[in-house]
Amino acid sequence: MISIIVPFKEGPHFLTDCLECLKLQTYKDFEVILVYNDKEEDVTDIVNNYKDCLDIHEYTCEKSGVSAARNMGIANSNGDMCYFLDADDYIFPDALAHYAEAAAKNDVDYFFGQKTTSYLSRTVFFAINNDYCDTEALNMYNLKRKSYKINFRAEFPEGTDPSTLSDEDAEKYHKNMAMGLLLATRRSVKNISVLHTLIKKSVIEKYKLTFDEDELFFGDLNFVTALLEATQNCRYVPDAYYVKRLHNDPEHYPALVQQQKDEKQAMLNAVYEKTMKKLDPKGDVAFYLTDVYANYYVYQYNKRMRKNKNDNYLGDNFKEMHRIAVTFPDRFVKSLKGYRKRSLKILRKGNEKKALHFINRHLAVKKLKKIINDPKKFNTYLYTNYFIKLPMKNNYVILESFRGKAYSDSPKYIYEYLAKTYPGKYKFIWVLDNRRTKLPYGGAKVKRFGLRYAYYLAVSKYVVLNVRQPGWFIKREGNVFLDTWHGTPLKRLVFDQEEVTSASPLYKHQFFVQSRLWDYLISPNNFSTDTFERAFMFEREKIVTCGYPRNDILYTHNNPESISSIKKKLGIPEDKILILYAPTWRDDEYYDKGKYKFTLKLDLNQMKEKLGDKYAVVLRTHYYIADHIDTTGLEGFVYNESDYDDISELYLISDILITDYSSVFFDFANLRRPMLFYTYDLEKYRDMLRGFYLDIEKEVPGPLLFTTDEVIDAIDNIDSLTEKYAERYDEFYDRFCHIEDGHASERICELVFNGKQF
Ligand code: C2G
Repeated sequence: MISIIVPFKEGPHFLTDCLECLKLQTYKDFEVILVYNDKEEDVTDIVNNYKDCLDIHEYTCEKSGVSAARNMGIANSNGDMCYFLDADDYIFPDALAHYAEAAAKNDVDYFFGQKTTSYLSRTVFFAINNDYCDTEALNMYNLKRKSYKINFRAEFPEGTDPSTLSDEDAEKYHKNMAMGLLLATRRSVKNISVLHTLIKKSVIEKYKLTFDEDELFFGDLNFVTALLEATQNCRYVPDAYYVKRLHNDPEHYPALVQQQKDEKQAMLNAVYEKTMKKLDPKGDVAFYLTDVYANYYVYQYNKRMRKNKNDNYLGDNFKEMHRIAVTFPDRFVKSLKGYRKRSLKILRKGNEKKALHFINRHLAVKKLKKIINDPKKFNTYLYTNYFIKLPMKNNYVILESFRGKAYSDSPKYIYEYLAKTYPGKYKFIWVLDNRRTKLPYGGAKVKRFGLRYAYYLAVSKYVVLNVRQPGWFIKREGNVFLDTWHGTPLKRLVFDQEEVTSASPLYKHQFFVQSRLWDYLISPNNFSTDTFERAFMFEREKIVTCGYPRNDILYTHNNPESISSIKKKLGIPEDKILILYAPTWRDDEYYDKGKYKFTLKLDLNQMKEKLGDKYAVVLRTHYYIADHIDTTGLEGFVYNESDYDDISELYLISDILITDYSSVFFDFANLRRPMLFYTYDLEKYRDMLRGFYLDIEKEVPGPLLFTTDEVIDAIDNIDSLTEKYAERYDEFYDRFCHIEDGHASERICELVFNGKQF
């Protein structure tokens, strides 16, 4: 029997995923030793839920730290093998089966296999990867099937199949893999871990293997190196994946590696020294442990010395690193070459000044190479080092909508209000990809990340954006930052999002840091105010619940003349009933960052056939969509306005809206015109990709439709549907459009630019 040792500290959602993955194991002969240590949440209900199907034994460890918890787990295990799994990770359904099969065939001391990393929960990981991991899906999400390349000793090239080797070579192969996978291929000493290792309990007892309880961090080092030193009678098991979950919310649930503690550096040094003392200084284990420890200095520590001048990485800690480096085994020192050799030589001499000089020069050359080859980086460099020091221009307002993609959204209406109301008072700078865009009240146009952009972003007092600013933006004293955001949320946002399926795992943290620089955040209604406060962890006092400037036009221009003039401008016939189809993007369908695919599921040919006489369709894909929808043959029925700047004008001319999960319906509701929801992938979108704030089935003011036939039918019966949804529409309007009255731009501008409360 296998004893699975799972220490738990925090994160009930992690634990649920972990127990679920154990429940789904195809191999069943195991017990779960769940050890609570420094437990922060009550998980009784979760664990009880799994007691029917899993043999769970719970223990509470009084001593802090994962090491003590694991030791307690071993001590209380009843199996003849121990397997280490952390409560925030999960394994593939057949992982234990692969190990058990290997164990049945080979009487060896331990088994190990590949780990991969992901920031996705188990359900989403497997849903997105079609229940297993095909390589394409993994690549798409940057989830590498092999998270660590085994380049330890070139004797066996990658992909070697040990069954094709002689017995002697196969033995060597597994030993090499153990040294490589468990120790040497780690880029940093901090990543050495016992996870996903299945070890005979008799081996743990025979060699008295324990985790170092005195160390809150890096407790695995002692265990793994002692195991490797004691025995390399082991097997590498391919296809037994372990998913190490990256924490996407370090603000709430930092992983051990994400915890920033000043003493961590000293702890690492102490653990390395202590571990080395137990190893044969001439042996392979000492050699490769030193190798990864040295890597840590060369590739991480060294850089931090520069970034964090005067702190943690200089002075005593540097001296400590130097003292340890002097003791590096001779065999290791002799093996050094190139950059690592130069860097470590300075450390071994103990000259902090020289070490700083060395890293400064190295990084400066690296940066210079980047700057020379990349104009964007060159401009950013000028921004940070030069433009930001120029005097601030108190009347400059820089505006950007959807990262420069359009002259639109709330920034457009803020600009128009200010320019109209205070002619000549402000100089406006619009960030626009399309330089031919006409600005009705004039102003400079700059390309995002261009030289002039870098300059204006640095000197403008006012910054008005509807998404986030670049990570390198520096908030200057006197800067006024207004973020308008871009929609009442249906889809869960940032900290309310358990999964971040489309962005970097650091998304939540980055969002947190970037949004701290906003002085004002516009909210269109009380619901959004509550949501932004929670989901952005944002100060309520800075949220201005004033309605959306972009919706003013829906009140001020909702008249036949304005509608007719927009239609004329777009060449859309005035005698047709217009249906606007404006779907959102799908997190899991993309080519590249910010470039999403869109497959049109609505059969426009069928719609033309059935509705062509009376209706026309305005097609509008989300600004993230890179695909251009082919509408050949649909001329006169479909008008593709995906590139048109301002969707608010499209709302104004449309009689019916079809959308899915896009926030567009909250805005369109201001017109009180009928809307339909073409939600062909509802379950996946709601349950896997995003999660919603509203019960879409009960709260949106229109029917959910799943086929083109249903859409056509709904349009044919739009009057009776309007009647059917009238009450719900009223409730919806009162809840989400209660502030809108055509004066939101005035309210926000007077507050931000003139300090007038409304
Ligand atoms: N939009 C558009 N055309 C579409 C869809 C959206 O022009 N076909 C614009 C609308 O102004 C909409 C905004 O982009 O309000 C945001 O689009 P969503 O589909 O809601 O998606 P997203 O960009 O993920 O923003 O709080 C809002 C959320 O952040 C959603």
